[in-house]
Amino acid sequence: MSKPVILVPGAIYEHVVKRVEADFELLRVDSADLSLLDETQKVSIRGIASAIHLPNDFIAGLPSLEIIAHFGVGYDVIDAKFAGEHNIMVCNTPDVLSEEVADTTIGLLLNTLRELPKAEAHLRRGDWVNKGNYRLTPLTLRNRIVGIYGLGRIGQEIATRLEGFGVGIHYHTRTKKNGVSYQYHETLLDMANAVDTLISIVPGTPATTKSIDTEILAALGSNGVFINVGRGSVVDEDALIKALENKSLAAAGLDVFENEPDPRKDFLSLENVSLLPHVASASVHTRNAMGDLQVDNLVNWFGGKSPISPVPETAHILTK
Ligand code: NAP
Ligand code: 8YV
Repeated sequence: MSKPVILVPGAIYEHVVKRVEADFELLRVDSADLSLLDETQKVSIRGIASAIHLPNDFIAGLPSLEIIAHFGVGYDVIDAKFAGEHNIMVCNTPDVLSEEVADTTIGLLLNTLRELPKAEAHLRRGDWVNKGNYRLTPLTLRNRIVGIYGLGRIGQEIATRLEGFGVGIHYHTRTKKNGVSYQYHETLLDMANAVDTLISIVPGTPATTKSIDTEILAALGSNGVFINVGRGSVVDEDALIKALENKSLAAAGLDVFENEPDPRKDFLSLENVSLLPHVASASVHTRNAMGDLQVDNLVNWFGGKSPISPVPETAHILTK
């Protein structure tokens, strides 16, 4: 019996390619563009393994498509509701990356407050021996109150780690979480007024788009620190750059940006910002686990079983 054809449009982690090749017939194209496929190929494709934006016309243009297995827990690059309406299953890669992302978040928070990358650069440049000690950092984690925007799988892991640092922990989500002792705020603004450090780990959705704006940043105060590991779309970057420039916000640590991989140049020239190139889950250990989960979803589906991690918008779709 012939193996199901799985399309991989655009770049993907090599481990995923090897796993797809082992169990399926792999078809690769450079991007999610229907003009790159002939009619026979379009009809043959039953699954997609991807990590990129898939336009709706691309999804709708593949008549035999049953399942999209996305690499990443955040699936804002796919219109899952549209896929569901076309009876196409969408899966993501939750849980297996939560601890890695939480670890990186704490690292980014400390880099932002204690300027560790700059202190290392000082040593490497020879400034320690030639000019003396690196400066005492104006900012510290001591006595901070941290507000977590999004207390889901990753937010909970961040909070657990923060407990060990002895800081205050607050959170904002649309629904209060059962069995959680951290202070809940019904609105993001209420929380921003109550804390001095804001960590954003919400998904990129229409409701969260540019929700971190001038008002939220101002509420954090001039000792305020903003950390973003969720999605760049959640931030009004004009407002953030202005707040950092005029020091109405003390500092920011950013792993995600509106324009990736080419963030606004303003960020590169600001002294009070610590930057990472979207690496929160980027270890071999965790990326392998994400790739395995992505392909295991396809293996289950084409083996007649339920996928492991369907997204809520398509969880109602029955197994083939
Ligand atoms: P999750 O378990 O679904 O958690 C999402 C949390 O956000 C929930 O607590 C949810 O609570 C809250 N939320 C959603 N919409 C909200 C809104 N409009 N207002 C307030 N709270 C809202 O997801 P996760 O696994 O923790 O992942 C979260 C996100 O992190 C991903 O979607 C992705 O964008 C990002 N991420 C980034 C990286 C990276 O490399 N930087 C890596 C992994 C994930 P309610 O539903 O109660 O509101
Ligand atoms: C990945 C992420 O870097 O899982 C997510 O939502 O943002 C990261 O883990 C990304 O998905 C890889 O394409």
